[in-house]
Amino acid sequence: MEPTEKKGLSRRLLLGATAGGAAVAGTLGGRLALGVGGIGGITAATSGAALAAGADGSIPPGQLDDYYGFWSSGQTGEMRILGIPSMRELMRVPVFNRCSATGWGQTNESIRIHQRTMSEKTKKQLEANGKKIHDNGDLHHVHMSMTDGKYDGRFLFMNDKSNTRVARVRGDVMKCDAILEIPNAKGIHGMRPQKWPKTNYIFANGEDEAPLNNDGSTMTDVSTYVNIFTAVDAEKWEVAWQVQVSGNLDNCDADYTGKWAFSTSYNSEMGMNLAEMTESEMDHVVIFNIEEIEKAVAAGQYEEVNGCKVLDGRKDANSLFTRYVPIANNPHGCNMAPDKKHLCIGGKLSPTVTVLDTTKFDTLFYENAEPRSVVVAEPQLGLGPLHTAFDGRGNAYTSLFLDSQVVKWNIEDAIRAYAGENVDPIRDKIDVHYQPGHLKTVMGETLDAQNQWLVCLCKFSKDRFLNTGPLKPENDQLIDISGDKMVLVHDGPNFAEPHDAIAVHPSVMSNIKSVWDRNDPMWAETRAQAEADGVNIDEWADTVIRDGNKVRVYMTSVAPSFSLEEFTVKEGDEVTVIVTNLDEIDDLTHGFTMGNHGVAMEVGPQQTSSVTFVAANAGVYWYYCQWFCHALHMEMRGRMFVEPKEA
Ligand code: CUK
Ligand code: CUA
Ligand code: CA
Repeated sequence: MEPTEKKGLSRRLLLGATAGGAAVAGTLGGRLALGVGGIGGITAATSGAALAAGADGSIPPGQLDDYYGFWSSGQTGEMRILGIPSMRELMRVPVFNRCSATGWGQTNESIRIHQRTMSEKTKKQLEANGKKIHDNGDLHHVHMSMTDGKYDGRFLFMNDKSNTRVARVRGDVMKCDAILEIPNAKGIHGMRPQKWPKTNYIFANGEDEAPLNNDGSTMTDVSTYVNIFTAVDAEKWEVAWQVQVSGNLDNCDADYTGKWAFSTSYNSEMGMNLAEMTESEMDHVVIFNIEEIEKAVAAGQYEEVNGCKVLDGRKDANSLFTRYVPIANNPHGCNMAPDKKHLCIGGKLSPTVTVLDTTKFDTLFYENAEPRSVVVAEPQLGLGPLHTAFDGRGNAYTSLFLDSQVVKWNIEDAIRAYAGENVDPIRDKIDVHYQPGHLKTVMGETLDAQNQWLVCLCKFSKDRFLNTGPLKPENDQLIDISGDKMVLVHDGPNFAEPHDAIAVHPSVMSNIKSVWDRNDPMWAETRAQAEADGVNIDEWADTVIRDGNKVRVYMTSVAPSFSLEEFTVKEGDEVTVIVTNLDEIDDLTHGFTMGNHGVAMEVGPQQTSSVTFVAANAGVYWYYCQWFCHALHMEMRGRMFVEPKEA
């Protein structure tokens, strides 16, 4: 591409014109990613709407927030809990990542959860690299389990795009209790729970194309590549079924009848590079017919691949499992409105959001059905529409990545305009800082959607904060949407890289605990080992068991001391330290850190944690409690003596 041509191609032109693949590709790399031009000097919109008292999002010291916010953290691999509207970060819950503070990814309890569903292939791969688990993740989406279209507080679910996994966090203790590596698919991106009648399935999109039998026999024969849509059984935590589709899968959602799930695809072309992936003017949304899929699974009409029941839902198969609705070039967001009817698809390279009427989806399966007949609106909203949120009052809020704006629009008016009436569905626009991705209203993905707050997760913060060097925080902005005009009230800097969040009323979280149950399943296997060793870990324990070159060290902690002040092992021993925190007081967490061994773990009130390591060179090593627990916390320590090998 000629440089002059590049210069002359404005963003509006790029998105408005049906540019050929090569032209788009040439520009995408340098421009689209940042939406170069015009975003520099934008300041917060002063919409003029007066802030109601206390509506600036600030919460006085000692006061609790109105809502829980559950945030994804992208490439950090953890889930975060924030308060809304203060935007205070309350907690980080390690999931796919290794956590220095809590020992997640290092404790035996967490490694067991990681390994439980790991494929033999992955285990071997990891072993060859001297590792037990993948300790990174790319966590884009966090969603809560639902009953009758509303949050039920039982579980939070999340994806790991980088290692093709999904995970579950328990709503009662806010710890991950299950991770699932999904066979056959590659790069789990979009992920949503079934909304109705309850979350029986987690729907998970495989974004990356690969041969179904990915055994190294070909890279060049792209005709063997498939993409896989997976339904995970949310309780049993295993793959329920999978559907092969045409084109890749990006974001997904489910409807409020339990009958449909849907996914956007930006690569209907099955392209292997940018030019190819943006070549077609139209991509599509795949609609999954859950009932028909379940029938076929029950009737045994599937192929078993790597232990999964795989159905063929590709276009050519013309099955009852899927339908394909054409949508303009490279759509992204996929958001079901709480009106139980409308599905909104973000156009990304098209300045439109396409509205589909899900109550018409049955007609797609009629003979000679016109796939676009379910489209009921397609408002032009601005540049780079990605995701859409809802206020439960008929309005939608769409993030405009390239325009660095949020646009508020009315769904019914958009439908009337599409039918030819002269109405403008756009209600308001507000500048955000900068380049928004997901945006969230309070409980906006449920039948309880509220018109109170909108959290807008901006990908760039640029000049909004003191310079932190070349790496800058994201900016999660808080917008008051209670009035006609949107009002920006707060900047919330955040570390890499929240894609998505949900806002949940505390009444949903009524089963959240302050102290662990001694019988929690988290350490059931550790408990079984203790019983086999004749040690009661529910009471004072100070026992060292030698089992060949394996040593198990049992101790308990009561502020400010460990039951064991010292123990002795030999150089090269495989040492497992099991610590039970006998304190029952709220917030009284202890820890266990073994000096110069790279070992540390959290031991919450009434929790048992264990960690295994190899005793290093002979000598004296101090272990200590790293969680400030008492005036004599510094004194909460003891010695491990490592004897020389031949001693
Ligand atoms: S994706 Cu990140 S902005 Cu992974 Cu939900 Cu759209
Ligand atoms: Cu126990 Cu600090
Ligand atoms: Ca495309």
